[in-house]
Amino acid sequence: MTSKTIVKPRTKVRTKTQRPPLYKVILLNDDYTPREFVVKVLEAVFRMSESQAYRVMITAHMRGACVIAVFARDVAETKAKEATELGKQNGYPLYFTTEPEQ
Ligand code: TYC
Repeated sequence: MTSKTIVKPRTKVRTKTQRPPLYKVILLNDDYTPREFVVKVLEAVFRMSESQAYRVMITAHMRGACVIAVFARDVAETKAKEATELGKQNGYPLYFTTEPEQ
C-alpha cells in the first residue's frame, strides 16, 4: 500500500483593518476674542466640559495654539469650520485649523 502524505497549507490570511488617518483640530490665539466666548465655543462644538474648555483656551492664550482633539479628516474639517464660523458671526477673529497627525 502506498502512503499518501497530506500537506496542509501553512499560509494564514490576515485581514488588516484600515483606519482612516487622523487630523488634529488646533485652536489659535488672538488678541480680541473674549476668553468666555472661546470657552463657550469649545463646549458647544467639541462637547467639552467647562473645565476642559477653560484649560484648552488658557493654553492657546499662553502658548499661541492648542491641540483640541483628533478626528477623521471630514469631522475635523467640519468642526474647525463650524467653530471658526461661530466667531465670525459674533465679529471675532477666532480661528481653528486642522493638520494631519504626525
Ligand atoms: N487672547 C484672548 C484674550 O486675551 C483670549 C483667547 C484665548 C482668544 C484663546 C483665542 O484661542 C484663543 N481675550
